[in-house]
Amino acid sequence: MRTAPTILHLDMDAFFASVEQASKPSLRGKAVVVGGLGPRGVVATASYEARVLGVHSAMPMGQARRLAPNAAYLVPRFGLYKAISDQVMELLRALSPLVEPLSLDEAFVDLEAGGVAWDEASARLAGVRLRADIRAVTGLTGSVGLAASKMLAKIASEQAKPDGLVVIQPGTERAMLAPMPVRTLPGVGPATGDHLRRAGITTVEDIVEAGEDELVRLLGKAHGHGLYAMALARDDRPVTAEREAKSVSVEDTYDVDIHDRLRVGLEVQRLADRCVRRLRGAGLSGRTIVLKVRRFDFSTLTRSETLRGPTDDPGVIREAAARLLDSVDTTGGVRLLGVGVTGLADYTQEDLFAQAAGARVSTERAVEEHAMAPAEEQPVFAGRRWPAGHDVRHAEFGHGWVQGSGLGRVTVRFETPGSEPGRVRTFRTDDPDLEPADPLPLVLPGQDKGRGPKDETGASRLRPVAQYTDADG
Ligand code: TTP
Ligand code: MG
Ligand code: MG
Repeated sequence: MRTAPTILHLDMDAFFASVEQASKPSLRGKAVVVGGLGPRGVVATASYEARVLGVHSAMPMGQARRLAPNAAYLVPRFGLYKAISDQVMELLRALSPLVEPLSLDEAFVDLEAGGVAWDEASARLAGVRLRADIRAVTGLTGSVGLAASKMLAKIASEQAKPDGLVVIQPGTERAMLAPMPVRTLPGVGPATGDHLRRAGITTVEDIVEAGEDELVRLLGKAHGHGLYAMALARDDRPVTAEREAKSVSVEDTYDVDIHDRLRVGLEVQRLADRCVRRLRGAGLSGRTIVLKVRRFDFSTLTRSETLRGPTDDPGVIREAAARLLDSVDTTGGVRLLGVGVTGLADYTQEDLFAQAAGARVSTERAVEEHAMAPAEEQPVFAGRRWPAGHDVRHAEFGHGWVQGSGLGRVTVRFETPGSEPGRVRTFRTDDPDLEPADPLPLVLPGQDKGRGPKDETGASRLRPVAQYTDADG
């Protein structure tokens, strides 16, 4: 492990909700909940003002409404969040070629590889500057953790939240980790946490005391071994730059359909080996093995199997491909075969034990899917939807956002990121003067910290940014 805290972890604060607050001056300092507003909707995130009331990510929306009846409830605008995320990631890439994004609002950066930090002082300075730059460019706050390993940098940024920076000095890691709950360690989700708790292990110190053999007995070889190392603060995982390819695959089309089942099996093995060579050549490993079969009648099917953890082992991938082939009827002949590996993301982000139990569903993904669905549940009038929180433009009153709609009316608050909190007006949902609009940039060029002088000329001077399109439609 390195001896200086030069691995940086950034995570934006209450990301979706903060973007909404930056975009809507009347919501700053207020409880804001972003998520699916339909009957099955769940909270994607809540502003810190709403968290005080007990609202948090993945909570059913009905429960959130009971806890925070006066909060603003908004439908997510993924296009806007992606555009802001791109701005943040660009700032990170200016620091180092080794930037590893984990989600829209989160990434590791190897500051040493970028030559911007080599000791504690230079690392801290880079972190302070980064936070200021993010603020200037996006108007938002992000929290930064600095440590000698990925695991500790992530723990540090969690401690820094919200709007802070924490450096973990090399040498102090083990004492710091000891009293922390096991859930602090990467790879320990709810399922592994419960499993360990039933064995009487609740803190990191308990893991160390239980010993490696006991951990392996409880969690299996790979996971137990890895977790024990993490508990001792041993984490040598490198920061790996964003992977270009989300999957690696190879396929062959045959001049003459293959009928012989044995021959089909051999071809699949050959393709599996070729796929592994590509995978290894790119320095990757993956968790999901995919088999593609196009039959004599051009019907194409894919079968996939997700493993417990990522692999680049030819034996494992060959076996998985063979198992997949078992489930495919090839009697009429085969004209194309393919083998691929996907799921190349950093597996340490997930709960390995839950995966093993076959229960793996990324929370984030689940929430996004739920959050997307309710757009259709929004009131539709004259073919137009007015989802809460989305931007609109009125011929006379300018740019605003939908505060609510129903019973043939839509309430709009007229304000822009750079304006004072605006006024509310109500229209008929089929008002010809009202139309959906693109989000506006949160920070105007040359305007610092997202809060410049009042814009006297109003919204018309703010140029919409073309790539801010919403993904719900
Ligand atoms: P997080 O970084 O986990 O949370 P956050 O940025 O809202 O708050 P914090 O200050 O604690 O970091 O997630 C980033 C965004 O991902 C979040 O704003 C909304 C989305 N998200 C979901 O849609 N569903 C979820 O379950 C979680 C955890 C996040
Ligand atoms: Mg965040
Ligand atoms: Mg995050």
